[in-house]
Amino acid sequence: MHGGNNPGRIRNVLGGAQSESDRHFFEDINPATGEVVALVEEATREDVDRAVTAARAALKGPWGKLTQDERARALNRIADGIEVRFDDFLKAEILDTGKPVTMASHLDIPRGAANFRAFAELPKHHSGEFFQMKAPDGGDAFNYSLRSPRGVIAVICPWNLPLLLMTWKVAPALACGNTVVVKPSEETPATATLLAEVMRDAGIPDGVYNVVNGYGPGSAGQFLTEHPGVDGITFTGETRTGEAIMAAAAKGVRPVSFELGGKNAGLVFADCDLDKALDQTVRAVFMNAGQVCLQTERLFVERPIFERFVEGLAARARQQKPGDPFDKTTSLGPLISDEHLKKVTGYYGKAQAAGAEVVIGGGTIRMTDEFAGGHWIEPTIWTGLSDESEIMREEIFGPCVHISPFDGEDEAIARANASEYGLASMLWTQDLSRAHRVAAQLETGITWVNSWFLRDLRTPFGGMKHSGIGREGGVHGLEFYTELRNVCVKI
Ligand code: NAD
Ligand code: 6OD
Repeated sequence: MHGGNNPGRIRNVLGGAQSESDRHFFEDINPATGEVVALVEEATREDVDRAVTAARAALKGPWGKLTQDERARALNRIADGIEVRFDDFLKAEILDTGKPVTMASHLDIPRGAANFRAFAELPKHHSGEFFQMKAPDGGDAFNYSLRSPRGVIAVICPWNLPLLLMTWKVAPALACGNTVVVKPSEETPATATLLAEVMRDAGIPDGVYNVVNGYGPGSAGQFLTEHPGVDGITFTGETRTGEAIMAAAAKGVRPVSFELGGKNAGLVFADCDLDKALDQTVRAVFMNAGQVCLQTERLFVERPIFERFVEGLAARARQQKPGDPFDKTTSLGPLISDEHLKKVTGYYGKAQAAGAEVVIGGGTIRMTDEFAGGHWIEPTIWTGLSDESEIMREEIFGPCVHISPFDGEDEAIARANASEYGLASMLWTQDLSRAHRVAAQLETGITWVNSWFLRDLRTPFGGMKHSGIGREGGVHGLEFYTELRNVCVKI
């Protein structure tokens, strides 16, 4: 038992102080057990206004006067603070998400700190432009570019990698001199509040980092995205939610940066190193119980190795071990919520109704003792469906994949690209020319060759088609987190 029977309270962070209101609290549920972990204060429109006002005031305060080096040092202190409180973040993240400790301790929490280190010096990488010109009177003039902070940034986060995905946006925003108001997912509010404590201990001025908790429509998400004091909205979540946020951003013509849904394809050619492909594919499909935006839900395998590949993946999937997320031998966690369990089991039912062959899984998992109330579901592999079926077109976001055979490179590329999404793809081959040729034709923001989820934070990250707008990562984040300006000087 790690939750305890006496749930704590999570409050909003408005201008450095935690709010004291006693309004509505909602339950933060541990998805592994169904137990209430904490009661979370739902921000009202007034709370959101307080947060945005505090963030705007902080732009003009000591934060706005720091040099780039001072800000970089501040970000590194935040990273230090996350590392010092590693175990607190780890426990909070596991209780909120139910993800296995091996994943959270190797990926989620270390990336929380790494994001601040990676982006600490981001603004220094702006090299600028310089153009000389002749003015109409024959005199000389020149132009140079400047970047300034965009202002108050709203950061709207999902629940699947809460600390990782929040800090991935908060870090570049702060590095560029902005202030932020974060709206964590209603499912996973804990680490955003813990980060506020780290910010305070790192000497970050009040109002630079604010947290408003609540839901989307009619709650903190909508209040924040509609607030006229917000200068830009960066969002990670479902494509449909992105559409609603884009409509809110239209009022006041505020820019958005969106990382949205996916229906990612993996292409496995017969000349691949089969064991390596299988070892990584099992991660690409089942990590975080499939609740990763980059997860592979459509696999296309070249016909000569199709049977062997399906058997090999099924054998590995059978080794997925559900259990106590704090146990190091657990590899499969629960789905985030009862609602999400219903959605994913709905797709399991649709797959069977559409005539899929269920290679493994297809149902829920009946756990015992304290885990009986959790949202557990079987790792599932299907074959036999057409590319037109719902299973092949819609994002499911569960531990499941459909595997189809293919007969040639062009066919594989066309079928992988036949999606309204364009987030990520992976391909497995030992033919170097083929790797480059295919990667260039896949319509996704990132393609992994002979790997999956291998990240260099200097690279552009984002989605094509319905999977996003804009790119973050490395210098690409400068586009959204700063305003680029031109100064024209007549001599
Ligand atoms: P979601 O869209 O349901 O919610 C994300 C956030 O938006 C939550 O904080 C929610 O409260 C808020 N929200 C919902 N409606 C809103 C509204 N009308 N106005 C303002 N805020 C609103 O997404 P989710 O279920 O939390 O996360 C899963 C989804 O996120 C999947 O589709 C997944 O592919 C996607 N995702 C994408 C990436 C990426 O990098 N492209 C990364 C992680 C997750
Ligand atoms: O690694 C990242 O920076 C990133 N944004 C990962 C997204 C994962 C989606 O679930």
